Amino acid sequence: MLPIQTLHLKAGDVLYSQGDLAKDVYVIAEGRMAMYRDDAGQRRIYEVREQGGVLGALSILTGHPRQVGACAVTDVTVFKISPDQVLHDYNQIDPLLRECIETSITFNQRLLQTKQPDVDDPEVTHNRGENAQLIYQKYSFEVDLLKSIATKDFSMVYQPIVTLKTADVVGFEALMRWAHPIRGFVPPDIFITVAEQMGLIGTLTDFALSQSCQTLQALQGRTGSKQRYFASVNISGHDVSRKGFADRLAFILDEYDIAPEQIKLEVTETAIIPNTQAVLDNLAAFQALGCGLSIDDFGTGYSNLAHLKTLPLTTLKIDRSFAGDAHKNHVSGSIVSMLVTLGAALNVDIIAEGVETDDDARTLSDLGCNLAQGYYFHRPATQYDLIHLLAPDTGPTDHIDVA
Ligand code: G
Ligand code: G
Ligand code: MN
Repeated sequence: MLPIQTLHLKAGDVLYSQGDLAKDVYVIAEGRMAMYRDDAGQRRIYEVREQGGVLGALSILTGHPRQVGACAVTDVTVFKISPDQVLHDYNQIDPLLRECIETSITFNQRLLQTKQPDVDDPEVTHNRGENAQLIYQKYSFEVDLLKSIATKDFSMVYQPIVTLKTADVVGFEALMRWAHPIRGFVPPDIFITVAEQMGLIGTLTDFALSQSCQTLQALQGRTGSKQRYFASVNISGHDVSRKGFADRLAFILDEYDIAPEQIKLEVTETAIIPNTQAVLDNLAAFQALGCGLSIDDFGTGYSNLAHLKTLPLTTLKIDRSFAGDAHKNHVSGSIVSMLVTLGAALNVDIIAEGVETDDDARTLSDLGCNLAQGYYFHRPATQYDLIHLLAPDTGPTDHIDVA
């Protein structure tokens, strides 16, 4: 956000006049402002606005000159907000809501002009079509997402996590894939955000957990008690504040007979920042169950260390922007060292993400990091391929119900 300027006006001062080109939006911090029009030598006051009132937004949104002027009734202080800031925020909102606002603005302007509508006048016939396109795109995406949940177009892949020294696999991160028959592969960053907005993330998270537990169970059936892998499952901030999520998790673990220690819930720092009761309850419940809690992309967010200390953490995942850079950039190397030290102090595991080369792996290991994942070791694999990788001599896997 840009710095906000403060302006002081004396009673009677004009902030802007009718016909001026719009430069800024104002919010009244103190005092009263009148919105007026001078028509045929007559001043007509339309409205008086008080503390908290917004002035001048309309012309910023429409791009038209000011329809009315604004003058101070008392001594006034206003905050001045740049149009860039307003338009940036405005363009972020739901296109349907934006269309509603623009329709009401046009309607109100017409009332103000008391112009008789002419059905053939393109100025009057308000339909620019841009928002219609956006609205259509947004809703067709949402409809496709809903349909794909029903038609099971979602699946999971699993990227092995290894010890850096020996490259032995100790667990894997579960990553969701959406293969839509027409859209093709849609990146998870995109569909996860939309699913969150639609309130469907819980369904997808349950799916990720069930599939990951089923994969652990299938592996266990093949490797017996020789090796216990863990699954790191990405969950969203919405899950962390969802009531009943911990019960659902316990139910899924029970269904597949998976020990809670074998599941790490992977969250970003921002997901666990809100100190609401629902978040605290869920975090306590994860800990009571015995599941791990892993912070994803560590080092790129807030990294509020005082807060971190109070969380039931078991793992920090070093963001791939550091891991992939540590061998050639001493700042990234120092950050990795610092995170390794922090991990030891907090008594949590450190996993380096995005290890792509031999050099990356060696540097991270030299810096004291024990665990890693990345294309250098393994790419994300289907359940079938993962089982072949980890339990190659245990017979065919064809009958496994791959998602
Ligand atoms: O491989 P990849 O492009 O899948 O992952 C991109 C991002 O999407 C990552 O930040 C990852 O955390 C997120 N992501 C992948 N799978 C899931 C999932 O099952 N649930 C959630 N909430 N996020 C996921
Ligand atoms: O944010 P999160 O850590 O959940 O994201 C994991 C993402 O990183 C997935 O998109 C996964 O496919 C990707 N990924 C895994 N290994 C590597 C790697 O070595 N290099 C790069 N660039 N991406 C990787
Ligand atoms: Mn992740």
